[in-house]
Amino acid sequence: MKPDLFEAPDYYNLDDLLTEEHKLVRDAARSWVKREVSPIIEEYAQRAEFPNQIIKGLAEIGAFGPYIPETYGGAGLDQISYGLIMQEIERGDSGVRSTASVQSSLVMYPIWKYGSEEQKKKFLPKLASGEFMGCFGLTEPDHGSNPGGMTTNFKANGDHYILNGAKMWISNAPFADVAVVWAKNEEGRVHGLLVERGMEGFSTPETHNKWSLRASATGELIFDNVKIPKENILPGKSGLGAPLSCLDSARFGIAWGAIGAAMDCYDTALRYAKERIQFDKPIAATQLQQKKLAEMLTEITKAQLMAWRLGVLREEGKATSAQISMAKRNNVDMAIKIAREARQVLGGMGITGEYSIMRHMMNLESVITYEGTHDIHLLITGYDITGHAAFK
Ligand code: TGC
Ligand code: FAD
Repeated sequence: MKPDLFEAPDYYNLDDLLTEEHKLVRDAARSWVKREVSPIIEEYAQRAEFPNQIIKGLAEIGAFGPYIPETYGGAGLDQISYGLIMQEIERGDSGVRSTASVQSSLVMYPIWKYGSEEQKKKFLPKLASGEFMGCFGLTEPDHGSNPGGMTTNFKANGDHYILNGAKMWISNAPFADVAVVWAKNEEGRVHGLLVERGMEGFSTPETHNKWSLRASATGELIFDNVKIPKENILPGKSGLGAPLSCLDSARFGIAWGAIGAAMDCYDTALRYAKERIQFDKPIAATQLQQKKLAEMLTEITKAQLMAWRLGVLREEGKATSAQISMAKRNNVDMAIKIAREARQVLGGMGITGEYSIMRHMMNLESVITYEGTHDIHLLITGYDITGHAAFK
């Protein structure tokens, strides 16, 4: 793979809106990605393997629980810092960002928000340092966009619960030490349970043959009469709103992360267009390639503004779920379109692993589907503006 010469586009001087702390956090994550992710990621993606050795570094840049308070081992940062970290990591690879998103927003967040004090003390510091890795089980083979239909269930039995069912498409599942699993009780009410590796009847087979997110480990969660101690239920919230509120946090991170992938594709295409000579001049001097590059930068700039404003609203506690949906949908769609255009700027070279673009493009096919599909986010906006839920 080519050396990482990435320079971030900032056409509207958005750095002026960031604090010194934001810039420090962002720059630390950027240098770490250049040093530890870029040189190895293509090889791991080609081999369809998660690079375990980066876990420690992810913890050190604050990617595990950026906004979780320091008393629980988190980085105690604000929402824009969280977004910037996700942007920088996804600039390297969406699969690596997935690992960080799941650990932070889908495992640490529910334990912090809905867990007991004992659960917080037991799990959060170890998750923040990367000593423990976590995963989040909501999707099932027959319930993806409609998680409310889930059939995974548990019933009380003395001092423990008995859990049965299966989850599918679970990021980090093959190596997770703890799974936050959403299941229905005997009354059909959704609860979160902490399922730990080693519990009898719990297995996590890996999902193979993915053309996308190849450097991220995906798997199933299978529960065959698993005995869960009663203290492993999340006591703070029940109902579908509990897992969906975790998705708000992860979707916010993805709205920023997708900008990273788009910036990397744009920067690669711009550099290539200036160097590649055809018909005795750089292809960057042709109107058709300039149209592609100018439109890419325009879309990136719009997405940056949207993400920044959403970060401010979220920090103020004012961002709605529907606003987060709009940003996730728009920014991932923007990134996937830019990846496709950027690939063409590189001609044949664009399909090789010498450059990051094709890997980003394939990764984004997962990002546009998980955490709510492109269609579902449109329907969430439709519901918000009309009051009619067309997904039902
Ligand atoms: P609905 O009846 O609308 O809502 C049920 C309850 O939930 C509340 N609610 C929310 N609460 C917090 N945040 C949100 N975003 C919320 N959306 C809804 C709602 O107020 C209600 O509360 P209550 O108290 O009245 O009961 O639910 P529905 O079943 O009709 O479904 C709505 C729909 C379709 C929008 C929702 O199910 C949905 O978002 N579906 C998409 C599923 C999804 O995103 N799955 C993601 C799985 S995790 C994943 O993909 C991780 S990938 C990670 C990585 O690798 O990076
Ligand atoms: P379906 O829900 O079957 O949708 C199929 C198609 O139908 C889509 O185009 C969808 O938009 C459309 N559709 C569905 N309902 C409607 C409707 N009402 N109106 C119009 N169109 C509709 N899940 C987890 O719980 N944890 C994870 O860590 C996790 N990681 C993932 C990692 C990867 C790599 C992938 C690919 C997925 C992951 N997921 C995870 C699952 C992901 O959230 C689901 O794939 C996603 O929610 C869509 O569900 P589905 O694949 O079952 O598609």
